[in-house]
Amino acid sequence: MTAKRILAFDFGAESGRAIMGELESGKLRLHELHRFPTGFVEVNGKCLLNVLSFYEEILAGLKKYVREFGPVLDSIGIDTWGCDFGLLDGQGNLLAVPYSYRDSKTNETDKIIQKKMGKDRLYSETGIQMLQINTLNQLIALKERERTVVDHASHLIYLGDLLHYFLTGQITMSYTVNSISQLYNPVKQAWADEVFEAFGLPRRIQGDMIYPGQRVGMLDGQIAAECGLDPVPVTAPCIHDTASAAVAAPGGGEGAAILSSGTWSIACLDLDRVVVNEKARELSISNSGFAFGRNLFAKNVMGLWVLQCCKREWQKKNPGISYPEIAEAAEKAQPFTRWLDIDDELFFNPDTMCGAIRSYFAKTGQKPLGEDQIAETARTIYESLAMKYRRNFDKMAEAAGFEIRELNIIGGGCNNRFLNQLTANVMKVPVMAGPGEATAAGNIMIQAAGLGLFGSLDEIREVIRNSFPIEYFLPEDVDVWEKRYQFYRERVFHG
Ligand code: LFR
Repeated sequence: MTAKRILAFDFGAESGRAIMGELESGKLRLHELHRFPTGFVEVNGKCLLNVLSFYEEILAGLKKYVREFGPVLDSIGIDTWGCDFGLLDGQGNLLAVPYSYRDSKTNETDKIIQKKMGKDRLYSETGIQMLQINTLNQLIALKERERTVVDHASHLIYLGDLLHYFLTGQITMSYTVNSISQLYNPVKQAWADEVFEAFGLPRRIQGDMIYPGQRVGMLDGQIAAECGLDPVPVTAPCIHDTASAAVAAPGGGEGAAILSSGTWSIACLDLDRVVVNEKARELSISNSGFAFGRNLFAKNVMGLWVLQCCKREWQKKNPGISYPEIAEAAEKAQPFTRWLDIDDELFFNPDTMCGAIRSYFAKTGQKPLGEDQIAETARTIYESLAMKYRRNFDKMAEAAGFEIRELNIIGGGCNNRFLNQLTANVMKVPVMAGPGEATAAGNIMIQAAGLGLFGSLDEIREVIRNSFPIEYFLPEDVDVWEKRYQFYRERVFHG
């Protein structure tokens, strides 16, 4: 086959990237063209998304593509984090600057949910993990605080769809992002009307969904001309980044669990069915829409966010400090001196993460750590992450009747060899790490499927296996880790 060139824009919580994938002779080669910040902007105490700067960065990425590769491009597609959205009026105008899910507006929505619907009923209707970042929580908060915006809204548009809309003029509703909104019923495969009713949300914002691989439209002619591109289609990948990443998990399939490791760590099982049962409800596990009609049974862990925030604070005194240096220092620190429940709400969006960790130690009667004890703090974060992975995977496997024989860690976090090893030790299964660029790769492969190049996940994963180096980590010191895990179960997770 002649080489196909497909451009992915991958929006992660720390940065966004334009990555071109060249598909030729059963191999995928990635070229990073452009990188830009995506963090939220604080205005009048609100955490907002700078969506117009995202649009400008996309144009900058397109121009860089043309400069390097010329005017011919086969497809463009965007993936982003989930949950965040804009609201459009009947003329397609954005009614307000979209919020970031880290904004504190949702702090009290838990109580409203409990009062108006009850968490158990909400879980039965949606099969989604209770998280204050969910689209439902954000809509409830908007309705309470900024009612006119909701009253005037004709369309709910997720971040990735909004960016596609800027590029094509087409208003779409991503199936993969919508599936994790808590507005969708995965068993009925339809909007969760009971949820709209319980919270008084307007049904007119429900749109027709666009599925992975479907065409959004053509890149707007004026944009194409400005960037120097020939006409090019915009194709929906799995717009939800976690689903995009799981597409490119080479070990995915029977017996292989997937951990998408980044700002959030998402524990996933790739299933051919939706699981909404008692055990899934107890641990609050999500049924997250995936590609080729499959379901990602998934659970969010606070992830590397805690470390990312600490790093920003450590950088004030150690400007050059990098993730590899932090991991190296942690590796040399004494093991198991302290513990954290990495999902504690103290860590969601504190003014200072090092301070939040100190508060956690104080509330659990542990000795404090100084701001400069980077190695010890990082070690405790890594150990706590690995413990939480084990705990979630154990429960998820039980709820889904899945036997985990191997774990595939993908995404930027899989470059952390130390954390990979700890995870293998406590999970007691081999860990295969890679690719780090799973999200962009998965985005590109689903666009390629939309162009008719692939017909199944198996075909896609074979190309991924042939294209990226994968590293293996075998469990070590399993008895020591098992003992410590039992401590966590009793003292930290309480079950
Ligand atoms: C990962 C992710 C998760 C989602 C969280 C917030 O980047 O998309 O899947 O739960 O971000 O949207």
